[in-house]
Amino acid sequence: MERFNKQINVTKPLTPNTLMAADMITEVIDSEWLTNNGIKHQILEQQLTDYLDVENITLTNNGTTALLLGLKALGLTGEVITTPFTFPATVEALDWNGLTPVFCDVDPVTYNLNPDKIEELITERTTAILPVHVFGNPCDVERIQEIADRYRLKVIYDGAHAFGMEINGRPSGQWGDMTMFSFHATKLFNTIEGGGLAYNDINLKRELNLLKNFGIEGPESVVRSGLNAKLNEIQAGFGIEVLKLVPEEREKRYAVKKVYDDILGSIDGIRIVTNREGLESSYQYFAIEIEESLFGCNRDHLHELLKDYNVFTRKYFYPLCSSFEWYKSLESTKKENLPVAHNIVEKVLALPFYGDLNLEDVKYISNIILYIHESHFVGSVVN
Ligand code: T4K
Repeated sequence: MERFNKQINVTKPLTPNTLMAADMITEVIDSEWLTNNGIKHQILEQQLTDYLDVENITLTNNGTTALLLGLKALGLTGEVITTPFTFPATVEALDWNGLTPVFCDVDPVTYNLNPDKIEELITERTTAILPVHVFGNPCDVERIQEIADRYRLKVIYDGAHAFGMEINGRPSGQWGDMTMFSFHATKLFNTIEGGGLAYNDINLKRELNLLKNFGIEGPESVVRSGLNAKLNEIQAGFGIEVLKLVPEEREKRYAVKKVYDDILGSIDGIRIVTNREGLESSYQYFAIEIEESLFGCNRDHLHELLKDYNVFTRKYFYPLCSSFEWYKSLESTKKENLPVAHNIVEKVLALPFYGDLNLEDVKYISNIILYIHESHFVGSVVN
């Protein structure tokens, strides 16, 4: 099979029409108000509150600062139970708050925190649970909440991949005490860099607004040790334009997923991890799991072979966060405590997934994977 004549990446940012973007930038420059809770920031905050159907949103300059501030605003101390299968930012936000991560194994189907494993990790020092809706697969929110209520723990979701997703009939941002969203360029909805926190308790609004603006209450009053985590006007304006495109983008991604499902769903040794029937996710990623004995080669080999066709997949989220050098002394990082996470992290592959991906190209990528599978069994040379 021939290689693509252009590089196909795992994702491509959703961007506004360039003329619209130029008009927006001109408007911001002419307004002479470039950041610090400007008008576009206020409009986007309200639009996202409505779109995500949540009580409150606080915007930030990226998802990581949102999580940093969220953990701080909740006043957490000691240990926080979280997942090893996530992007480094999740646990880095704990570190920067002086909190100790306690790694809990994941569910083999959703790859999310396994609620059956949480309780045994709770100690006197535990103050919260930090689950991640990884790849936009919804966590078992009801069971997590039930455990949190029983032990009086806070729940703060890393919803970096969970934009616009519903869980058990409720918007993702309504679950737990808080949900962090990432609006990075690679996300379904983006402000180039950006993020936000959704929460039900209005009292947190003042706290978060202080924390994201150096703790400044007024011209002569600083009442918290805060950060600069403000979203500027050009990025907020960019977000206002991108938000208009999100419904169509989701439809296009649905069509891409259907093509992948049809072809990859019947290949031995491939399990589709995201957007499965009965497990509606956010259409942020399309991930598959490779079982070497049935597929014919392992995930790493497939990842390499696809590069020869100009298809650049990603081994999200390899390595596990529990494997980071600086956590070595923690009991919860031991391999025997995280058998499922250690197994899946060797098998998962995120495939190119974005609305602009031509359906013929999706078919072709799927057929390359089918060809690689078949070649390994008939013994022909693939590379
Ligand atoms: N929690 C979770 C679970 C997360 O996944 C993330 C971020 C966070 C927290 C933190 O949120 P933020 O602070 O980032 O808001 C990317 C993103 O930078 C990161 O936001 C994201 N998760 C992560 C999963 O993906 P990399 O290191 O994979 O990015 P990079 O530069 O390799 O780009 C990925 C692909 O996107 C490439 O194939 C090229 C393409 N791309 C990228 C950019 C930036 C484009 O086509 N255009 C672009 O402008 O981390």
